[in-house]
Amino acid sequence: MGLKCGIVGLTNSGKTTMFNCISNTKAEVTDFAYSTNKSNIGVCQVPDERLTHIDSFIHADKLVYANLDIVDIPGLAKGASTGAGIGNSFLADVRLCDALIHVLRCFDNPALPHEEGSVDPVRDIEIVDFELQCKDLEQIERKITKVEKAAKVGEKTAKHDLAVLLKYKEHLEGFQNVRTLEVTPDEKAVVADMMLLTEKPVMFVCNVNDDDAATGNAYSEAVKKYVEEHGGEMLVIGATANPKSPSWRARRTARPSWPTWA
Ligand SMILES: Nc1nc2c(ncn2[C@@H]2O[C@H](COP(=O)(O)OP(=O)(O)OP(=O)(O)O)[C@@H](O)[C@H]2O)c(=O)[nH]1
Ligand SMILES: [Mg+2]
Repeated sequence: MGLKCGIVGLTNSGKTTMFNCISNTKAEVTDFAYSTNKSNIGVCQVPDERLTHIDSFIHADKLVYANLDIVDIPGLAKGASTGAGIGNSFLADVRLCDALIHVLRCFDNPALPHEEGSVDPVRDIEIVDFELQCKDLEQIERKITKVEKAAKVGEKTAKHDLAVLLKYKEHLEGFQNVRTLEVTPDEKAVVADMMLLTEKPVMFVCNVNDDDAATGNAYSEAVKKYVEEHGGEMLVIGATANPKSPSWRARRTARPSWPTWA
């Protein structure tokens, strides 16, 4: 089974624009906030030089690359966990993903005001993380209630599970993502069936203007600093970049392994 990757981020950060770049689908992109109101699903091929190399010897009829399923999730808003924006009901789609791409608005465009009033990708990381943490906390608390009942009737593993769940709860209440909590495989097994959102590996994608695509800009530098301090992976792209422009070619040369730029 192929891997599934969810694209998350605030509204108008360029999620659908990037989704269209890397998948075989052409979903609607507009200047309106929350233009995506249900998840778009696409597939992208993962180029693999090894396959091409093998083919140079055996000349197969057809080369079949590995596929990555991409899910473009509607934009999150500050307060989504309490119903702001279009809420967070679509987070069920995120739950089924193996990894997340968090698209960050790192471009200025006076014609497209940022919902929070200014461009600040580090603040945006914290807004989205907070909403995902709230959702995880909600789930952990629900499970704690269940396990407490089981502990009362003397179920064997309930006491251990409760201690583990309280550890996760404390971590989330400290505004931390589950992926940064140090746990043993045994403790991890207690929450394995919950598919917690902040446990998933994440890559931050700084969406910059075409001219900054090869070099990055002050916004992507701020994200770089954040990633150095907090951990994670990041990538700088210009999702609207014109393939004919010199900066697009520079970026392509710099990152030859990035999946199909259709
Ligand atoms: N200037 C500039 N505009 C961009 C860039 N990326 C996206 N946009 C524009 O931003 C607007 C919103 O892009 P979308 O891809 O629909 O944003 P989204 O994150 O999917 O938005 P929602 O679906 O509402 O969450 C469109 O007008 C895009 O053309 C970029 O790198 N530079
Ligand atoms: Mg969209």
